[in-house]
Amino acid sequence: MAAVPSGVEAYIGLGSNLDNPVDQVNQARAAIAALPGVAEIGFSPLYRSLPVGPQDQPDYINAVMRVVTELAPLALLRQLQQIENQHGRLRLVRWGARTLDLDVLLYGQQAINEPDLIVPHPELAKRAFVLYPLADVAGADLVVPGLGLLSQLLTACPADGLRKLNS
Ligand code: A4P
Ligand code: MG
Repeated sequence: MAAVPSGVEAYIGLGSNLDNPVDQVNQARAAIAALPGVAEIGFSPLYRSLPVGPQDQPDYINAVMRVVTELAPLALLRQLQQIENQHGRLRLVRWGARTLDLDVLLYGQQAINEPDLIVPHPELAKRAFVLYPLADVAGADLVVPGLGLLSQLLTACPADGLRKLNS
């Protein structure tokens, strides 16, 4: 078995609601795991979730991936955006339907506030489709920088509209 590289633990949110979303998410997982300087150390179950934002779009498939990475935060984001583009992602409507959306949810315990990258992801605490799979891979005792214990965020965010897929 390959050794896990040294680096920072990061969490990536995966979402898709077009063109066979389960395949999109599984293929994205493989593409992320294959990035130089990135190693997968956990992957949540897949969830089906009702769309947040415009409602005239299909349900989403969401998951969270836990990685160890040697990439700096912005370099990781750029790699994820390349994978989004390879999946035919078009940016048409904010929060609108997409073949693939990859978000940097957490990067170690860092709080990042740059024009192109805000970590923790600004919507994280409001989104059941992020918090529940995050708890699956990180455990509810994870501390989210600036926001506190994941268990408390879960209590404040009901899992309405979220369903674990049968694996
Ligand atoms: N950006 C800043 N911080 C980050 C970060 N932590 N991770 C910037 C990723 N990107 C970050 O993103 C717009 C810009 O955000 C990027 O240029 C990047 O520099 P985008 O992916 O081009 O556009 P977007 O995804 O349409 O906008 P946004 O605000 O990122 O949307 P979200 O928050 O990703 O939400 N409903 C369900 N059920 N499941 C979903 O997965 N996803 C969305 C998209 C809406 N509704 C959903 C779901
Ligand atoms: Mg996004």
